[in-house]
Amino acid sequence: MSSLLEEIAAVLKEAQIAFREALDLKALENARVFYLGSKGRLTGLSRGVGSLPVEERPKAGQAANAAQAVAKKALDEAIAKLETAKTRSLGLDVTLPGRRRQVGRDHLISRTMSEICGVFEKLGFTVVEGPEVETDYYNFEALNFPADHPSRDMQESLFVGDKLLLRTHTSPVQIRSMEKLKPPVWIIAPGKTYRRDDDITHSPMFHQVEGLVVDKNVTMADLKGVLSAFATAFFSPKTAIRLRPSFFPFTEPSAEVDIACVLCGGSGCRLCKGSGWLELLGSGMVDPALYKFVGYDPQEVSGFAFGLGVDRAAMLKYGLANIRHLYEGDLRFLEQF
Ligand code: FA5
Repeated sequence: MSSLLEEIAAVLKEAQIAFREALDLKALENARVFYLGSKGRLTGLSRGVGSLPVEERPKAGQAANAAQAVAKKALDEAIAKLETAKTRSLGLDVTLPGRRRQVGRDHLISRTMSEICGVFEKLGFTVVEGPEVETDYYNFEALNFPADHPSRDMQESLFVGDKLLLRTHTSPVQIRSMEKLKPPVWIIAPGKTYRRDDDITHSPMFHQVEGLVVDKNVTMADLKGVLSAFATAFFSPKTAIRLRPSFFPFTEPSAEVDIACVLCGGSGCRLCKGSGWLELLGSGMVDPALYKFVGYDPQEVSGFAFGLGVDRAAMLKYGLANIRHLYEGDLRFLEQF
C-alpha cells in the first residue's frame, strides 16, 4: 500500500506543478485531462484503491480523494490566474485608439414631423394615421373632387390598381376620421404622400400633416388663430402668416397660407422672389358637401382643415435649397441637423 500512497503523492506534486506552469488555458486543459480526466493519472490511482486488500482500502481511499481535491483546487487557481492575466492584457494596451460609438439620430423629416405634431398636440389635437394605398373614394370622391379632375388622371397620380392609388395627399384621413368619430373632432394626420412630381422643390414621395377641426361655431378666425400659433411656435415668435384666396374641392372658402419670408422677414429677397412671403400650406373651411358622406349635420357643426407640406416646412426652417438632399441618404448632409 505504501507504494500506492507514495505514487499518489508524487503524481499530485507533478500535477500541481503542471497546473501552475501551464502557459495558457489550452495547455491547462491538456494537463487537466492528463491528471484528472476519466483516464487521467490521479483518477487511475484512485481506481487502483479497489484492488488493495479490504483493510487497506479506507486509508488509501482517503489519500486518493484528498489528492484529487488538492489537484482540483490547484487547477481552479491556475484557471483563475490565467483568466485574470488574459483580461488584464486585453485592457492594458493603452496605445490602441479609442472606438467611437456611432450614435443614431432622427432623420430631418422625422424630426420636423415630430416638431410639427408636438405643436399641434399642445393646441389640443390628437394624432391619427391613415393608409398610404388609398381608394379613389377616399382620395377623391368623398372629398368632392369632380370626375374629370386632372389629379384623378392616371398620368398625374400613382395608381397601383383599379381605383386604387398611392394617396396624393393626407386629406383622405379627414373622411376616414369623420366616419369613425363624432364631433368635436380635433385631429392631425401625418404621413407619406405621392405624386408624379420631380424637381428641386417637389419630390414624388413627400410628407404632409393634415389637420381637421369639426366642432360647434368654428369660423375662419379659428383657422387663422391655430395656424398663426403654429407658425410662431414652429418657425419663430415673430413669424407672421397671411391667407390668400385659393380653391380646393373639399373646402369652401379655401386659402393658401403663406409665412413671412424666413430670410428677409417680409421686406423681399431672392428666396421669396421679392414678395416677402413663402407658401406653406393649403387650407379652408370644410365644405358642407363632405358632411353628407360621413353623416354629420351641417346645421350643427362647422370646421376647418389644412394640409401642410412637411418637406417644405423643413426646407424653409433649415434653409434647404433642394428637396432631393432629404432623400439622398448622404450623411454629410444629414449629420448637420
Ligand atoms: C393639398 O394637398 C391639400 N390636400 C391641402 C389641403 C388640406 C387643403 C386640407 C385644404 C384643406 P396642395 O396640393 O397645395 O394641397 O399640397 C399641400 C402642400 O404639400 C404644398 O403646399 C406643398 O408644401 C406640399 N407639396 C405638394 N406637392 C409636393 C411635392 N411633390 N413635394 C413636396 N411637397 C409637396
